[in-house]
Amino acid sequence: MSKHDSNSTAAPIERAVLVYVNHDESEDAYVEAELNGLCEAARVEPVAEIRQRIDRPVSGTYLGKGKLEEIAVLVKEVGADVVIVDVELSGIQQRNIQNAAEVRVVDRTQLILDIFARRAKTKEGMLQVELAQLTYMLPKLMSVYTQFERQKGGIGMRGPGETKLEADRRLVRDRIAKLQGEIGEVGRVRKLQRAGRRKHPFPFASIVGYTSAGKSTLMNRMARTELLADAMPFATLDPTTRKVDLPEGYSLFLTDTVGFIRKLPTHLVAAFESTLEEATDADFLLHVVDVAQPNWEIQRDAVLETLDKLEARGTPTITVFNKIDAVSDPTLARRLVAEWPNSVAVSSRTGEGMNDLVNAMVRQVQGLLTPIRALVPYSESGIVEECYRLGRVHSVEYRDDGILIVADLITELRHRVEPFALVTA
Ligand SMILES: Nc1nc2c(ncn2[C@@H]2O[C@H](COP(=O)(O)OP(=O)(O)OP(=O)(O)O)[C@@H](O)[C@H]2O)c(=O)[nH]1
Ligand SMILES: [Mg+2]
Repeated sequence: MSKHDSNSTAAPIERAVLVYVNHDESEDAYVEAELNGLCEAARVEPVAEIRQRIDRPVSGTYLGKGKLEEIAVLVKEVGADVVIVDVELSGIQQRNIQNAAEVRVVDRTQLILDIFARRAKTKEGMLQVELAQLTYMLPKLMSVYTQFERQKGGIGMRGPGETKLEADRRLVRDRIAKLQGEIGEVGRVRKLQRAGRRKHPFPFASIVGYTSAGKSTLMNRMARTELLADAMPFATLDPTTRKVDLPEGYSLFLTDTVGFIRKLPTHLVAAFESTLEEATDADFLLHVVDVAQPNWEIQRDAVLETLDKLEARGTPTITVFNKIDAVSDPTLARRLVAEWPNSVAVSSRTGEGMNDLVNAMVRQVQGLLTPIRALVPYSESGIVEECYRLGRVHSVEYRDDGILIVADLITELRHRVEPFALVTA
């Protein structure tokens, strides 16, 4: 635990040379703003930047030879401590750039993992971050080892260096196995909690979206929570679930969770499986999109891609165009809503458009209801009360042989009424 504490606010701020590697020129401003935001969250100070536009990465170094020389000069000129490359590098590429720059090289994945390590507060969050860091590191240890072997030209295969690396690898693997065990345990508890909530006959909705899109701000407004909402990326790491009451007597469980980002490291996705499951195991999603971002489409597509990876693309989704208070074009909101099925435009900050969102949620909940016709015995009349409270009752008839009820019910409640169901005429 102290490990996480020590690398938070106390560490000195490192000075970084940033290396952008995007291909498409139209994305420059966006890519720059995003990497700068990530640096701020990781408490790194960008002091110089350089851009490499290449069709295909150079295999051993990712960056071109000329660019490596430029970086080396720049690093000395500005007195940088670190070079940050906005892409995931292999171990060999990372080490070769490091050799050229003569300072530490950090790739995009490490930068994001560092932010997660700073943000992790719960036991589960910390375990997941450590697992992501170690699984990220392991193949890099391997590549160092392989190179070492090659340098030795196959002679002295049992050298002390190799033995140490072998031992290191084993240690890392052991720790990974232990973490997976512990995470599995926490995940089981989480599953039980979720199953517990599933006993309540309310649907589940999850707020998903790009980091900083305004998910927690929306959650705070809808569920009266006081979650941290901050302009820095990845303010939220651990999921929060609350019951939210909607008009007409409907209710649901709403979950706010970790945000997505372009090129979300695969190690993170794997390690955060149980957290992400919390997000995607929902009856429907609220996909929050920050339309005050000039390149909001890039973010929306990145989220859709991530949902694909999590096999949640098919989940019914309300698209929530957020931050309309910060958009200068007054027609944008209307155009977007007209263009996108099942979408609303809101400001989570001012509350504008919140009625539209609530109505869309009610419609979504209603869509989850299915009709049933049942003859409930008088001894089970509590069920009829629940149908009134949680479903939509069309008619109730008190007959000699029981209570004849015709209603629309959500799945959880339907299971309880089903034993008394009559074949619908
Ligand atoms: N102008 C404006 N700002 C907003 C709105 N909603 C959120 N914000 C701001 O956007 C920033 C990010 O908001 P959060 O609610 O933390 O975003 P998030 O999606 O939860 O972000 P992460 O948890 O970091 O992934 C904060 O500074 C919010 O105040 C909005 O409707 N309008
Ligand atoms: Mg948040």
